[in-house]
Amino acid sequence: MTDDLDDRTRGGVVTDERDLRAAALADPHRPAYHFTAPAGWLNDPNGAGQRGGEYHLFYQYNPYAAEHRLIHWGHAVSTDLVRWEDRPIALTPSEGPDAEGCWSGVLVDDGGRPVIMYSGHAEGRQTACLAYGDETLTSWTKEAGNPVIEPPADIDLTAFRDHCVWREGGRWRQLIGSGIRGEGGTAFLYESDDLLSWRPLGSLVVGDAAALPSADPAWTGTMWECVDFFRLHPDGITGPPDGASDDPHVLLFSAWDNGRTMHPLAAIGAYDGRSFEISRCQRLDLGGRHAYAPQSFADESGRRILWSWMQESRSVDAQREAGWSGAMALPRTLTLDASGVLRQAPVEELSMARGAKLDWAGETDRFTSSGDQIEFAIDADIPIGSGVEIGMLATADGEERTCLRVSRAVSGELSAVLDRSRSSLDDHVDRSDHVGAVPSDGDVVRIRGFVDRSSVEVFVDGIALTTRVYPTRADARIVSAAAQGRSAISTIAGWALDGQEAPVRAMGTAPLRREEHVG
Ligand code: DQQ
Repeated sequence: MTDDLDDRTRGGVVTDERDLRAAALADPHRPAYHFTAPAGWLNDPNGAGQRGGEYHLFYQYNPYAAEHRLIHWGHAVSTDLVRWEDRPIALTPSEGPDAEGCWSGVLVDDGGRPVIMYSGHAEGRQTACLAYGDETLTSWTKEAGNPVIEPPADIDLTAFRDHCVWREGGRWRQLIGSGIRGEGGTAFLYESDDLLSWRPLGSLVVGDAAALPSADPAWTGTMWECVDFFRLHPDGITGPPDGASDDPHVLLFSAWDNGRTMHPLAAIGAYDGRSFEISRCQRLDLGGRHAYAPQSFADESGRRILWSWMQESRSVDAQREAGWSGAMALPRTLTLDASGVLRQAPVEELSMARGAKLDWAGETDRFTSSGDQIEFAIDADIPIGSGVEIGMLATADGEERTCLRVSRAVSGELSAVLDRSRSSLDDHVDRSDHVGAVPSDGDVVRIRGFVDRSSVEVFVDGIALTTRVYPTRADARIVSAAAQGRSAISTIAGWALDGQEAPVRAMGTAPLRREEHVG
C-alpha cells in the first residue's frame, strides 16, 4: 500500500479497454453513485465549473490502466450534479511540455472563450500551459507558445504546479502551488493582461514546515498542491479573491511532502491584493488523503461547491487488478460559520438519488438496518461523557465492521473517530483510524452518512470525514446506530441510493500503440 506520487508514476500495465471496463464493473468495491472514470485511473478534479446551466467536471485520467501515468483530462457534464454524461477526453499528452502528462488545472472564461490553464508534465518537471476550447468545451487546442510560465529559477523549490486563476482589478491573477526548500509550502502569485504573459508578484504566503511534527494531521507539508483561493463570507456570498474586499478569504491546499500526498487543509484569513494573512488553519476533511486535491467553484446560484479525489486505501497491485482507481467525493457546499469554521454539506440535489426508505429495527437507543449503498441522517443529543456509535458495512457476527464514534469529552469538546480496524479481513488494505475534533455548540449533533460500497463519507455538524474501506464478506451490509451513556437518538432516517452506473461508458482511448504508453 502506498500513497506515494512517485510510485503512482511507475508501472506499465496496459490492458485492453474492454477488459479494463469489465474488471471495473465486476469489482464489488466500485462505488455506484459517486463519480468515477469509466475505468482506468482517476485522480484530481480539474476545471470544475458551470456554464449555461451545465456543470463541467474534468479530471486527471489514465484511460489505459489503473495507475498514475500518462495523465489525460477526462470530462463529464451534468445539469444536476447527480447524473453525469461522459464527454470526449479534453486533453491528451503530446510532444512538448506535456509529453508525459496533462496535470491539474482550472477552467476560465476569457470573454466567452473557454480556456484551460494546466500543468504540463515532462522530463520530471511541470510548467504552466494553456489550451483553448470550443463553445461546448468538447474540443481543445493547445497554445503554440506553451509553456507560458516556467518555475522561478532563483529559488530552491520542492515542486511547482497546479493553478488557481481569476479576474481582479481588470487583470488576470494566478496562483501556482509550490514549496520553498527549508521553509515550507507556498503559492506564487502572478498577474497578466492576456493569460499568455505573466508577471511574478512573489509568494502570497509561505507555510512553516517546522511548526508541527510531520505526523500531525494538520502539518502543512513541504509543498502545496492544488491551491484554490476564494472569498467566502459567513452570509454565504462567495466569489473570486478581491484584495479590495474585507471579506474573509479561504486558501485550500493539499499538503505534500517529497512524493507523499498528505491531506487537504483550509487556511482562513485576510487578503490585501498581494499577501494573505492566515488567522486560522483547519483540516478540510478528517479523512485526510481520502479527500485530496480539492477544487471549488461558485455555481450560477452562488453556492461554493467543492470536489475532491477519494484516494484508494488498497495496494497499487489491487488497484491495477480492479481495472479502476479513484472516485470523486460527493460534491459539497462550503460555508463559513459565524465563528470562522468552514463546514460542508453534500449538495441538496443528491436527494434526487434517494430510493426506498430504510426500515430501522429497534427503538430508543439502538437501531439497525441494512445496505451498502445508502444515506443516513441521525440527530442525537450527546451530553458530556456520552456518545453515539454508528456501525456500517458490518457482518452480523461483527467480524467485519466500520465504526464511527462521536463523543463529547468532559471538557465539552466533541470528537469523531472512524475506526477501520475491523473494516476488512484483507490484511493488505489500510485500516488505520481517522480522528478529529468537531467544533460544535449545543448538545444536539447532526450526523449524515453516505456509504457507497468502498466509499464512506460522514458529516458531523458539517465537519467532513471521508474514507475508503474494503470489506471482504458479501454480508457486510448492516448499518446500526447506538446511543451510549446519557445520549439519545432523537431522529433517524435512511435511504437506499439508486445510483447504478450505465454499463456502457466510453473510455475515450485512442488506439495507441503499446510502446506509446509504456515505459
Ligand atoms: N495530481 C496532479 C498534480 C497535482 C497532484 C498530477 C495532486 O498536478 O499536484 O496528477 O494529487
